[in-house]
Parts: sequence; C-alpha cells; structure tokens
Amino acid sequence: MLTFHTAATQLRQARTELDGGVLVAPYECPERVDLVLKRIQQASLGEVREPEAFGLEPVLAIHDPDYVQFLAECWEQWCALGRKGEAIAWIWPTRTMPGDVIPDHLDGRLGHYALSADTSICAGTFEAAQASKDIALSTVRHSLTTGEPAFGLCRPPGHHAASDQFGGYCFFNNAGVAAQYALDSGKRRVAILDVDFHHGNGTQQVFYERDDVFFASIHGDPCHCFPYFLGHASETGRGRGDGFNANYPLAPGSAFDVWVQALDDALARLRAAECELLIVSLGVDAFEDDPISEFKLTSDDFSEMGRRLAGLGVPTTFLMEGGYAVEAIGTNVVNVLQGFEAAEMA
Ligand code: SP5
Ligand code: ZN
Repeated sequence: MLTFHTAATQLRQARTELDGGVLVAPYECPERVDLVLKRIQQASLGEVREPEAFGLEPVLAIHDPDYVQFLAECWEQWCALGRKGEAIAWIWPTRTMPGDVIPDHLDGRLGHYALSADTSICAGTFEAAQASKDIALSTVRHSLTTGEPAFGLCRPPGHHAASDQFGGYCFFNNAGVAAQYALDSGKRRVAILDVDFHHGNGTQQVFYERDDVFFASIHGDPCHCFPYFLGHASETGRGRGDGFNANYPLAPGSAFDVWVQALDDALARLRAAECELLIVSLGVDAFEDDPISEFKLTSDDFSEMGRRLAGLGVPTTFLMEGGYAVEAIGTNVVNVLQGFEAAEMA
C-alpha cells in the first residue's frame, strides 16, 4: 500500500502539554511518525511518497476563514507579547459568559478558538498542520483516481478540530478536508469511520447536519473520557443529517470482544448508507498500553480490525490520528494496513 508523508510534519516540536496540572512533554510527539515510517520500511508495506501542495482552499471548504487566520498568526502575535512559554488557552466562553463578541486580545482569542488546554501552539504549528492536510488530500486523491487503498501518515492529527476550534492535538480536520475534497470531486456520499480511542468531535460537528458524509465513531464513553462533551450514542445527526451520525461510546477497559461488535454494527450502517469512499480516522490509541487511553486492544486485534474494514469493499483512505504508545505505534498501524491488504487479496 502506498503511504503519503513529508518531513514538514515535524515543523511542530511543541515542548509543553498541560496534563494533570503540570506541563509535560506532549504525548503527540514527532517520534511517532519516525517510528511508523520505520515499521513501514521493515514490513515492506510499499512506497512512501511526498504529498503535493493544495493550498488553503480545501481547508476553507470546512473551516472558517477567521479560524484559519488565527492559526496563521497566533504564534507571531504570542511572541510579540513577550510570552515565555508556548501559547495555551486559559479562559473560555462558558455557560455563564457565552462570549458573542470575539475578543481582540490574543488571550481572549485563544480561548475562543481552543476547545481544550492540552494543545499548545508553538513555532511551526501552522506549517505542520498544512503539511498534514496536504498529506490527507494527496492520499484521498490517490484513492479516488486509482480506487486503491492508501495511507496518509498525517501529523498533527485532525479529528478533534472543529470548523473554528483546535484542541486534542488537532488543528485542521484532515479527514473532514479529505471527505469534502472527495465530494467536490464528484463522490455522492463518503463514510468516515473513526477508530481512534477518543471521539472525533470535530468531524462530527463539521458534518452533523449533512447527509453526504456518514460519520461513525467508536470511542471511550465521553462520560469518562476526553473530549467529555460530545460523543454520546444519542447524537444521531440533525436536519437532513439525521441518521448520518453514529456514535459507539464504550466503557473504559473495553477489549476487542466488545469493540469488534461496535465495529461490525458501524460497518453495517456504512454499508446501508451506500457510501462510495471510506475514510478511516486511524488512531491506534485503543491499544492496551496506550499511556492516555483506556481500551485493551492488542497488536493482533489491529490486524483483525484491518481485515474487517476491507469487508466493506469500497475504496479506502487511511489517515493517521492518535496513538501514543510509541514503542508499538508502528506495529499497530502497519498491522491494520496489512490486515486490510491480506483480506482484499483473499
Ligand atoms: C488525536 C488524539 O488522540 N487526541 C487526544 C487528546 C487527548 N488529550 C488529553 C489527554 C489527557 C491525558 N491525561 C492522561 C493522564 C495520564 N498520565
Ligand atoms: Zn485519540
């Protein structure tokens, strides 16, 4: 299987993440992609190709222009304020201060455009986010033009990014940008299946009132897990999008026997929706040793996940999301991709 990747994803080298009241080294670190690339070579998965530059137009097809502008200028403005650390939001519009006026001050703007405090903005963040969406776009274009599966080794990830908010290590919603690109290229309906441990709140928000993208997500129950405020089973879509959103919140501690039932149900729903392209938001943080997640999938389970995804029988684009057990991230990602290939061959 072809992989798309570029070293520009490493332009984001954040030093800090607010975790448990202290600033730690970010879980979403550059080594993640180094180790996936290493395993791709070891396992002879296939060629690794540079993406092409698509500019910001496909991003603006799902993200608000003022949000993109904010991301473009945040770091420079933060530095101009003489701040010592990285840019981290610390005040938000909330139930008691809805914040209908976007503030002028950068601290206020950070709160407006951030959905969580786990994600700092640093030098190179905007550039890496652009590289990441170019990877997603190049990958989906390959699947669209050849019908072949392909893997986009995106970094930073995308599924928490909403139309005008960043967080959960995500800035541009790579899967959303790719899905919209596929629709704009003539596809009538696209499926996004999100297997990352965390609910894909950004992807759900972008497409919640639409029937041309079916979004399904299997994730830790938001009553107990990040992002806490979205991802319940009762969220099924709105307006013409009613029936085109399917959430599978599972209890922390769930293993593959439970997880795979959700997968089979989600695949049945996607099949019934008659989607012409499958985009898999491929986080591997459902892994049993993931440091910030709470499912119990084994490396072999990821192979079986890949095999079942192939059963849908539609052109498939895999896009990297989360996965923080760095020692196993390469094995787990490549197991999904090779499981998929093995099932396609059979
Ligand atoms: C793309 C993706 O997987 N984003 C996940 C973002 C989750 N960020 C919040 C992590 C909270 C970690 N707290 C765990 C404490 C264990 N030391
Ligand atoms: Zn995740």
